[in-house]
Amino acid sequence: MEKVTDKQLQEFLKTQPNWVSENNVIIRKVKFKDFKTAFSAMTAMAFEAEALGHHPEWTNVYSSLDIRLSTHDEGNTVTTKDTDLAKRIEHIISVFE
Ligand code: H2B
Repeated sequence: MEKVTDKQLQEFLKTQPNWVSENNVIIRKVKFKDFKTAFSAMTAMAFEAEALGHHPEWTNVYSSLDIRLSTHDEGNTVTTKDTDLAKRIEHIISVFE
């Protein structure tokens, strides 16, 4: 896993416009149709996270999901594991949204 440079982060944000970055964390907020859909999407995301060995910090309230990705093992910075997981999460959102 590699730390993402400022330039790489800007490139990521350009290609993934639903994500924002804030204090070395990348963030995605999404609202699904209902709780069941949100939790189903979270289950799919959990399997991707487990496959990558990289896990989101997230908060679910009913149909809303706030996702925060950073790498604790690298002193809470954004690494390629975060951007890889973010892309997989974005794909899952597009299927469930
Ligand atoms: N997830 C996130 N977001 N950051 C990490 O640094 C991290 C993780 N480390 N999941 C992994 C688990 C590590 O602790 C294990 C041993 O692979």
